[in-house]
Formats: sequence, structure tokens, C-alpha cells
Amino acid sequence: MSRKHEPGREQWASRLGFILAAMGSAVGLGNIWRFSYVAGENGGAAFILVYLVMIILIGLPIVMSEFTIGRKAQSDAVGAFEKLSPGGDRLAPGEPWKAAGIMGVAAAFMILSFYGVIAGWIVYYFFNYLTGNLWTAPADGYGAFFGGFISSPGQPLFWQFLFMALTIGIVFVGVKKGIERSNKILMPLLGVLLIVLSIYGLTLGGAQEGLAFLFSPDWSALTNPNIYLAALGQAFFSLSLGMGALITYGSYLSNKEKLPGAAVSVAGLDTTFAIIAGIMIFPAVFAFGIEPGSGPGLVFVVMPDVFDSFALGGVFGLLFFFLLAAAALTSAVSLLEVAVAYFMRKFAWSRKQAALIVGSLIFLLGIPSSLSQGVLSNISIIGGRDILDSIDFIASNVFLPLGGLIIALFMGWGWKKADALRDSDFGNTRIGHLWLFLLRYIVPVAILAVFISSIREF
Ligand code: LEU
Repeated sequence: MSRKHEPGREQWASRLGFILAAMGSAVGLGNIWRFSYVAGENGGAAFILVYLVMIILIGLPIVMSEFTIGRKAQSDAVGAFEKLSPGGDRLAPGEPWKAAGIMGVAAAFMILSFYGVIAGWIVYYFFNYLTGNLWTAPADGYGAFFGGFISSPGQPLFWQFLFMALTIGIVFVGVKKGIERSNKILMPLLGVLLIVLSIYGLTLGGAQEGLAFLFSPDWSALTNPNIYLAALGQAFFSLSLGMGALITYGSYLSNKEKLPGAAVSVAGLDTTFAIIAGIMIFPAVFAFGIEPGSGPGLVFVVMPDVFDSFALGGVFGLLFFFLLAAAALTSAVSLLEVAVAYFMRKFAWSRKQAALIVGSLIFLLGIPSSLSQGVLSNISIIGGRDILDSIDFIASNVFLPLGGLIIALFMGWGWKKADALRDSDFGNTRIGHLWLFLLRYIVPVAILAVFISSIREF
């Protein structure tokens, strides 16, 4: 079968490059910063159980769908649906599917706008470990230091700008030389650092309580409908689903790859990262008597205390925030690439032009999120959430799952069964049929059920 692609469209240099880039997209602040505070707010172990079930039954089938759609279409998140719906193979009846792509690009914009803010905070912490400033606790403690920093109007913007400039720089250089190369360097490094840090985490006090919080569920938490929406949003966020990232990355694949293997490794690694991050963080949360549900500042307040409590802990602090910054960068790059790929095709912009313009726009869009931690903190939009949390909520808990729902329906019902099995590399196998069954029935019903049960949240 021929896989036509737009003239001059870039491609990955290798299969490994693609897998590492997809892993780089999935593993990010979502696994450490977001996972730990969302799990903390939603009761720990029970939430994690729901989360794991969702990764397997909903997340993984959609990862496979996005890879398949991207590679087949050889186009960006919106173009993919335009090309596959009415096009050559007459797969499905056209327009409505495109909504998934448009929502994906919108979600990529929204998410990157606040992702850059949080990543900026990380870079600031990294910098402070580099200078030694945070090696010992500031006079009024790490909590006050963090609060003071994020609520100041100008400083966080500088670090957000710096982070966005790095992200733009990588996308500017291109798929092979920018995205693929940076992932090839950063991802293996990340793996090594994480192992070192988690071993270190297990040697801390508070381990027992922390591990119980993570692994022995309080079943009564399951009666709270909010944890399902929170787990669903977290699963999509962490796997980079519903935002066009995996469609876009899949579209730079040319030759036959084994997509199912790639999907399982990406989802497996992403989940492992989150669990290990939990093992690293929650023992410390309890050891330092911090409230697990204390919100987005969790990592910024807990981990410095940990590092402070050990001789040479500062070195680990430096490593930790470097790890987080690198993970955030490879994820941010995938978000920007979604929008850049779309604008390049849609307006015939060059890569450089698109990266600069779109990246700058996203930076500007992030400013209110940054200010919402300080001067704009009295503004609340959705259910008492500030601007940053509201954008996160709409994008992650609404746009991503809705996009995922459309993708599941598109793949499950819009494609001919035989085509779907062939184009996904499953072939006529049991697991391939199981995949389509999940996409056709389980995924849509589960997503709708979660939405309906949490309707009060909106
Ligand atoms: N999957 C990424 C993460 O876990 C986020 C995504 C929005 C690119 O950080």
C-alpha cells in the first residue's frame, strides 16, 4: 500500500527515534508534578487503581488508534482526519471526525500555555539548586519560598519565557535534528536519573505510610464520582492523548513499524514513571507531615525538604529538577509540534516561521495562568478553580476525553475492520479484534459514563 505524504514532509530517521520521541512526549510533568498532586487530592490508592484500569482499557487502545491514524494519513492532527475521512479509501463519511483534530490542536495550545508556566517554575528551581541557594531551607521554609516566587508578577514570566524559548528552539530545528536528537539524548538520561532517585526515595523515613497511601486503597473513595473524571483526565494528559501529539508523531513514520509494540512500550514506561514518582514523593509527604491533598505545589514544597534532610541532598535536588525540566521539555516539544505541523500545512508557513509565531502566541496565552498565582488569584472560573487550573480542567478533563471518544468511534466504526487491523499492524489476530471491541463499545461507553456521573462538576 502506498503511503503518500505531502512533498517535503519530514520523517523520523529511525524506529528508535520515533519510540523515544513518543515516550518523551508521554513522560513529563504529568507523571511527577500532576500525577502526585491529583493522586494526593483524590485519595491515593483507590484513585491509582481506577487510573490503571483506565490506562489499559481506554488509554492504550487510543494510543494505538492515534499512531495508526497518523501513520496512515501522513498529515497533522486536523489534516489526518480530512485526508482519511472523505479521501482515497472512502473510510468514513467525512466532516464530523475532524472535530477531534480541531479540539486536539486547541487542547495543545491550551495545555502548553500553562505547561510552560509550571515548567518555568521547575527551571527556576533547577537554577536555584545550581547556585546552591536551595540546598538549605530559606529562613521561612520552602513553602513560603515557593508561594512568594509563584505569586510575584514578573519573575515566573521570565522563567516561562526561557522554557518556551528552548521549546521553540527545538521545534524550529526540525523533526530529525531537533525533536529526534533531543529525545535520543534526554530520554536515556532520564531513565537512569529516575532509577537513582527512586532508590534514594525508598531509603527515606515515612516509607510505610507513604506506600500504604499509594497501594492500600480506601474503598470508600470510589463512591466519589469526581475521582473518575480526575483519573480519566490524568490518563489522557499523561499519555499525551486527544491532543494530536501521537497522531502528529505517528505521521512522521514511513515504513512498517510494529505499532502495537511501540504503543505498549510508551504506555508501560509512562505508567512506570508515574508509579515510581509516587514512591519517591509520598513517603516524603508523610515524613514531613505535609497534607497529600495540598495541590499543585506538592512537588515544589516536599522534595526540597527531602533534599535538605540529607548530607549532599542538594546534588540530588539538582538532579531531580534537571530530570523534571528535561521531561517537561520533551513533552512541551510534542505539544508545540502539533500546532506547528498544523499551521505549516494550513497556511503554507515554513517550519521556522510557524515555530516562532505559534510558540510566541502560546507564551502570551500562558501569562494569565502565571499571574493567576498572584495578582489575578481572586479570579476563579470553573468551580472555584483559578485561571491555570480552569484551563487545565477544560483541556484535560473535557477536550482530551472528548477528542479520544471521537477517535475511538472513528477507528472502531468509521474504518473497515480489515483496514483497521491491517493499518495498525495487528493483522487478523485475537488481540486486534479485542482492540476494536474496546474501541467500539468499552471506550465510548466508559467515557460517556464518566462525563454523565460528574456532570455536577461543570
Ligand atoms: N504527557 C505529558 C506529561 O505527562 C503532557 C502532555 C500534555 C504533553 O507531562
